[in-house]
Amino acid sequence: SHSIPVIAYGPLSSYLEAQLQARFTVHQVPVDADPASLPEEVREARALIPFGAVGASAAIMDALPKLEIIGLFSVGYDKVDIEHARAKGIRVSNTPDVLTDDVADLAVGLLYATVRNIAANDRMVRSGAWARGERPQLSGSVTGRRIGILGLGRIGRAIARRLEPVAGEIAYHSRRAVMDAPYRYVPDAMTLARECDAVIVATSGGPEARGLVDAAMLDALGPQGVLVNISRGSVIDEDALVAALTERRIGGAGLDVFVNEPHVPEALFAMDHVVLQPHQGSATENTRKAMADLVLANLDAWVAGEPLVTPVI
Ligand code: 8YV
Repeated sequence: SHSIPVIAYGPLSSYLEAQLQARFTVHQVPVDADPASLPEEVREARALIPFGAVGASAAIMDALPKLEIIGLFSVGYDKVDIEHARAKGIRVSNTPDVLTDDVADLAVGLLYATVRNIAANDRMVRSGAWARGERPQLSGSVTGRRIGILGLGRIGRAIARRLEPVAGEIAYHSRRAVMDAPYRYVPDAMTLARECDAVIVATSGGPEARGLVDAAMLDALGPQGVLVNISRGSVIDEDALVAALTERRIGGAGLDVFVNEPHVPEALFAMDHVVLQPHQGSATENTRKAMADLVLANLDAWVAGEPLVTPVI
């Protein structure tokens, strides 16, 4: 397989990069490269390995006439034109399961950090304000809160399991009720927001989920309500979120994902009721290694002509 040309699309981890180099002829393509003007030898690539958030547009697929597989370094495939890949017979693999626990941990961490003002209080201590006599604002509690989970897939369920011992109630909304889930199913996102004190967004992204959390839903969550998002920025109407936070129509937000990463709406920087993270849900040593190994296992299966380990299509 050493002579098979593949594309590392965006900055991969050094481990994945080295492992790819041990197997393939690897071409580096920056994510902002114009697909139409790729060098001749790069156009020979038979596999594309995008760093999660980059995805794969119809244009990059069309620029690579020999492309057979897109091996995603992410569970999410919202930035991949799946219909285009399907139409062209290009296979797509992702990295489910291996990142579930770490992403769920971060969601719970963001809930605590937001409700208990952990980030703002850290800044208060560091600034010397505590030593000068300032005292922390009293916060809400996590224990006893009614938690709503939007999207009860693998990650949503892992979040629910972690919060079971402390939540007053756990409710969820998904496109369908999950038969074996011991949580209250709510038929729409609005009701979830109205009936819960905190909503954690754990749905997959993509066109169907775009703007699912809108201004009306934020108002239903209310001035004491907290929103956490570890899914995709696009699931929330970001302008409506900034407005709701500015006007204190919701209580706070813990956000790991944004519409235009790595750019975050600057209005959020000055807000102490917001906790901001640089899309780090899966960014632990264990999980990133496991994700890389799963990308490689899918590529090995493809080379061997075997079924993919974790196919999307
Ligand atoms: C990113 C993620 O892929 O798995 C996903 O869907 O969003 C993350 O794991 C990771 O940041 C690499 O891009």
